[in-house]
Amino acid sequence: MLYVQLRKLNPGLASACMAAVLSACGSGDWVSLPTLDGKPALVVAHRGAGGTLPEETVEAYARAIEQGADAIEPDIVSTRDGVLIARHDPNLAFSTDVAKHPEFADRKRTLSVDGEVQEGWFAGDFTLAEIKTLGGISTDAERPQEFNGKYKIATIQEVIDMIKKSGRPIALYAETKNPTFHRQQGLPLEDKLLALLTAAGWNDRSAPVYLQSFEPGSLKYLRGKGSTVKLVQLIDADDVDLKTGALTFAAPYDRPYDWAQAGDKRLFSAMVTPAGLAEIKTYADGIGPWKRYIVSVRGTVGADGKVADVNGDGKVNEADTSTLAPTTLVTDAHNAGLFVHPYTFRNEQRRLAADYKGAPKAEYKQFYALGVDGLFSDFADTALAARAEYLKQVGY
Ligand SMILES: [Ca+2]
Ligand SMILES: [Ca+2]
Repeated sequence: MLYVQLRKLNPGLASACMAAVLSACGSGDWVSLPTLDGKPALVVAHRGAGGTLPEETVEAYARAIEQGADAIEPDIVSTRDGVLIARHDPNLAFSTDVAKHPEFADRKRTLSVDGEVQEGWFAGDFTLAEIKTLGGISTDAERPQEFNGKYKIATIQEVIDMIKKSGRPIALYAETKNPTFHRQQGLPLEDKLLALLTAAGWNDRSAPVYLQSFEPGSLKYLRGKGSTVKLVQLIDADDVDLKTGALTFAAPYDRPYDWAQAGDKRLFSAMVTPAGLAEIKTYADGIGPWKRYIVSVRGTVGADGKVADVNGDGKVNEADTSTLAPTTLVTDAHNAGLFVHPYTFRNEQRRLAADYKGAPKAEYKQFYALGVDGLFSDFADTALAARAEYLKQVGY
């Protein structure tokens, strides 16, 4: 079921078009989509072309720009010399070849990141010059490995420069990563980020910029500094209980780390209640929820009490599940005046509920029809192709 509202401004044209073939009426001026502003959803290239190339490298962002993404997404962590770089984790062991660099062997240590003790090499122990000697690696064993070590880590300034050179409107969609952790390390992110945006001429409401964080305190700080760029509250959970479809909450994915530090016992799920959404609206413009807050999935419980391997491939994963009825979150957030950009959409079969019959585009189309205002994808090319098909189907 697709919800298409004809613009009230021009009822004559609308009915004329309805009488004709919808798609013959041209380009979108009279069909309002179920998004907050009635316009097509934004496709955000998550970590660049993260599904294809080592994520958050210059090449991964270049590929996402080539694919036509509307926005490219870096996560932000800090080097020892205070340069903001594009990395998902302060721990470089997860996404770089640092372990293969004997000259850095003595930098290996254990460190608590948001209460989770990790062993590895941490960006805050390296200068930018040192980090530029590392290569990015794939963070997913199922994805191409042949590019590992070949591409350098991008700085946030380089990402800004790439957008400016692209010659078309592309948004920077940047996430302050572990903001409390960075502050505790003496390497706070927010002021440096605002300085980069100001220097780019992008620290205002009309700038092609979205800033996102799981920690409300980081967004409130940015707003408190007078920035009017678009701010997005990310909403996490740990996992889905495939027996019931209920979201599960375990540290450090149970609540924002700044809430945990302050003794606030609420879970991330408090953010999707009407009161939670109203609170977010006081400091942000939109929400970035895990997509399971909108459409969850549930498996089949077998006689042994376990979730069954329905498709018989020897593994139990989302391919063995069916989607549940969508929640009211998109409508609730829109009613609160917030846009909705869920994450993360991926092409792999094991990540697609059985309802989609192995077609990633079917999942995107469901979410577009539900009125999401954008989404994060590791495969922006697939998200864009699905959007084009969806828009054609609804006559936009
Ligand atoms: Ca991110
Ligand atoms: Ca299976």
